[in-house]
Amino acid sequence: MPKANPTMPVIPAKPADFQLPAPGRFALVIIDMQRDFLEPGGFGESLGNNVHRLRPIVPVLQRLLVAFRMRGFPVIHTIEGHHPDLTDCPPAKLRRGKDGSRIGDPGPMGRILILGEPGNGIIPELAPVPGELVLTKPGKGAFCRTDLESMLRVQAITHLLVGGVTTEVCVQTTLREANDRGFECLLIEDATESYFPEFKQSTMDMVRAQGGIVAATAHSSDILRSIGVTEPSAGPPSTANPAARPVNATAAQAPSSLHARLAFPLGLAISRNLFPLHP
Ligand code: C5J
Repeated sequence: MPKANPTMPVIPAKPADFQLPAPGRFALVIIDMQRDFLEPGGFGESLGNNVHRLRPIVPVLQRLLVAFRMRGFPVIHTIEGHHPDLTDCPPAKLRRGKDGSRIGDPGPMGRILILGEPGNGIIPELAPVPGELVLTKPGKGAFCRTDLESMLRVQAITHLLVGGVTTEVCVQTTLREANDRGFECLLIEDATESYFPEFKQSTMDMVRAQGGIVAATAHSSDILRSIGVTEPSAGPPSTANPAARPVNATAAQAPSSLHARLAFPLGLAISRNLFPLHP
């Protein structure tokens, strides 16, 4: 049972309310909100999915991002992608998909699921700003062959509020990895989506069953209210926002003074973990 912290808010959640730790000890984690998953011609569509199903969570994540930035709370973005030579892509993953639209094949947004390609970047609406961690990962889970755990430990971050896509794949895998490493996890119900509504529902049910065996779940409005940000003032950023540019894994970012206090030391992390079994 996590310790109560009378100075910090408690977020109404299922199966039990979620006690926030001190500011700086919890982070918003946005999983894989990339063009590859949300736009036609990317990895998601190459696997036969209707990518438009994921769109409704974009304004929800925008509101959360605005709120976390206003409060100066840490934000982490992840990107699923592989190096151009595919040495970090296990053969089993590479084989999936159809001839001509597999990982590394050319598509309308560049090579599919390859770091640095236009289609691999985070959608402009959720573009990271300087000081936010952008973590590239070769797997579904954000802890697999990345430095995420040590980065969190260095920052003494203990609680993760997680959204993004897709609920039952990269989001759920990351939650389970985080839970096994002792992080307290909250899945944001309306900030995550799947190509399959029934899989999203099953994931919600699975993670919060048995007393929250993997995570608790909460609605974004309860999170915003708990951190003292009312929804209307936390609207999406205007398109004039200079931060609203697509960001991909090759875009270097320098921490700004605004975010320097809670900025991750590396700002942008690119994991280069060769897959030893690749031919
Ligand atoms: C998938 C992800 N679905 N981000 N990736 O392959 O969930």
